[in-house]
Amino acid sequence: MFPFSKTLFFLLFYTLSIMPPHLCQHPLDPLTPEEITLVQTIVHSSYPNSTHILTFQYVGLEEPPKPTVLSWIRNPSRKNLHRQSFVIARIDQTTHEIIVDLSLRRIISDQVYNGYGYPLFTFEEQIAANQLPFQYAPFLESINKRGLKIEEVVCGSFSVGWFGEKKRSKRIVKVMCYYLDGTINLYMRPIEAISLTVDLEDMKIIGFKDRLTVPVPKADGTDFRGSMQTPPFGPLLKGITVAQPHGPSFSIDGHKIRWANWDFHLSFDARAGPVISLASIFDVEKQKFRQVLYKGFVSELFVPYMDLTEEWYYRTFFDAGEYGYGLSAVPLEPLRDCPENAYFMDAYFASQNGMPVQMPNIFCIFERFSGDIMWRHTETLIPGNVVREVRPEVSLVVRMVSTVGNYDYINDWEFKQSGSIKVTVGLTGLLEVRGSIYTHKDQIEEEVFGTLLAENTMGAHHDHFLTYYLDVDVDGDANSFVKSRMQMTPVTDDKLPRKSYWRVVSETAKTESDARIKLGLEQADLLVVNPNKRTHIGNFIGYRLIPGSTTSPLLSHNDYPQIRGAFTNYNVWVTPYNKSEKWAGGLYADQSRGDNTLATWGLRNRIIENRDIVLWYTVGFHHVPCQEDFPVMPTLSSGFELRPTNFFERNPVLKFRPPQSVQWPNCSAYR
Ligand SMILES: *[C@@H]1O[C@H](CO)[C@@H](O)[C@H](O)[C@H]1NC(C)=O
Ligand SMILES: *[C@@H]1O[C@H](CO)[C@@H](O)[C@H](O)[C@H]1NC(C)=O
Ligand SMILES: *[C@@H]1O[C@H](CO)[C@@H](O)[C@H](O)[C@H]1NC(C)=O
Ligand SMILES: [Cu+2]
Repeated sequence: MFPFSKTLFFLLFYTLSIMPPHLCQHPLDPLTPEEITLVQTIVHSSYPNSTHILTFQYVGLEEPPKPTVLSWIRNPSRKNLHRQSFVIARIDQTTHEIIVDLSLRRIISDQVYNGYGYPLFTFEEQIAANQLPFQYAPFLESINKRGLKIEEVVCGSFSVGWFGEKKRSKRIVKVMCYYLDGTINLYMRPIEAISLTVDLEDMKIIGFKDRLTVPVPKADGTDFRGSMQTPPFGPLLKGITVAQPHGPSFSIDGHKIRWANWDFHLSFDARAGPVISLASIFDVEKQKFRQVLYKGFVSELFVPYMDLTEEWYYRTFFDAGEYGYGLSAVPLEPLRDCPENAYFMDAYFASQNGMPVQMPNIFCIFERFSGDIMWRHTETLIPGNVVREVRPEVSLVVRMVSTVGNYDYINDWEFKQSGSIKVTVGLTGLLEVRGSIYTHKDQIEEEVFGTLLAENTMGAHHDHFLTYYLDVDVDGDANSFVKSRMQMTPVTDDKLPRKSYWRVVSETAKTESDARIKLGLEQADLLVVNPNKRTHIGNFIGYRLIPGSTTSPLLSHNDYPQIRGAFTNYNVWVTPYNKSEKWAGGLYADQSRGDNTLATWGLRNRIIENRDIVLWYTVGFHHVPCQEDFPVMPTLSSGFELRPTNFFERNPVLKFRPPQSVQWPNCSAYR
């Protein structure tokens, strides 16, 4: 949930490297470092830092309107569109929404936001908050009282949520501290029962409480570094690699990626991380590209913990809206995070003072060949003629890893030649654990809100809900959402041998309320169709959402975290496209009150039939920690697939040939 030294690592070790400006800038390209600097200069010229206290909480691209982008795409030879930036700044303790036109070199809109909720935290204010306890006498005394060494203490900042307070709170965070002393895995060594509250504007401690003494779990067995492990070791595999001696089959032009039959744009946003835009697929029969997805990204990531104790109850994080899913991205390690054949891409964000900061190797793009089969058949019925046809699966993966404090989220967007877009999120990294008096399960007779993972180490129950924004444009932007239920139908005709069968009952959603779906209750195909286009034989052209997770929240609807996170009440929502409805948990997630979320927009119950619609899908995990998650958790994955459904006239990869064979010098797979 919070960055420690990673922040410093970006800020100190990656100085800005100026790249040559793109000759032909795509309207959806992320802001370049030069543009970020220009934003800073323009905002400072209106709010000189000699007379104003100004911090940049978010700086991103203000996209041109969708029709403008689409017409630019159709006629890209036209001159570049105006580049604009959307800025959320805190200026003299108020939140401003500023739109800077970089082409006109001036602010074109500047509005003060007076509603509930606050913008993303900056790295710098978290670092400053994390340092405060070290100058705070009562805290030093608490550390001393526990017999701990202050130089082994590390602290992190936690968002505080909202619990029904009527009065608006200031921008505050809770600071929690951890202990190293013999391990690098500080998350397994919480210094429990100390609460520190920090006012981020005044940057000072405004609350302190030391409740009781719970032991700090021991360091033994917590370190996850390979160099710190002692025998016995696990099995050692023989070398394994992926080789593309003739280079990759994709091409990258700025942020545009072409591979096999796919064409899309990949951008970076500090809040959302990877943003896939304008994904279209080449139809070999029609000899043209056809639209699939105008935009897709992680809109919010809601992580409520189920521990009611004083130092834990408020832990109900909105990782994208509070910490920045993109800001929390970490450099990918070649050959470990991504295979040999990966291409790496950098990203930039604006620091608190508006300066561009380079984040190296934030995305990797690679072709995946993992031995899977794209399609096959062996025909054995024909006497004397066994026919076998197999096509190996090769797909293209775009990866980013976001390390939001303790957790690592591996985000994959995988494009398949068959037309599927498969989205996966892998959870790994470290649990948030509570220090505990218990050393054995048999001692526990009270509610402990978790699983005992090691002596004095309680892994707290929690959820992860990732809500994806999917502006699907199936062969054009006017689409409808169709729920095709598979309905058991009794057979009453005695003359028939069967008593039942299932049939498909399709319902087109007219308004938003028709398309709110809790998965797992009924069997249905969820389709986005283009009601204006049909295949030759008359089926509506469509794409299907294949959910990989049907998890839904268990908190009561009147519980404050769930009021804020009400966009998870349904796994699926469909809204009419609206440029300003991007963030499922609201534009201001920190201390939000749930008054401007996907759940409230939908109350208008707008028409969604034959409209430009956005599909929202939530991938959820209820996480009951287990001992295997200690001291570092093996990846747990889930996701979903968008799969063509009567989009093509027939199997689109029927005529796709297997990749060229690779000649290895003097070696053979069979020995
Ligand atoms: C004011 O902003 C400029 C950049 O526009 C920067 O160089 C300078 O250090 C800033 N001064 C303070 C006091 O932050
Ligand atoms: C777009 O969404 C915002 C926020 O929900 C709303 O205020 C605005 O009225 C919407 N615009 C249209 C045209 O529906
Ligand atoms: C490969 O095999 C050929 C013939 O067996 C031999 O002449 C050559 O040196 C080998 N090359 C390598 C790299 O081992
Ligand atoms: Cu978890």
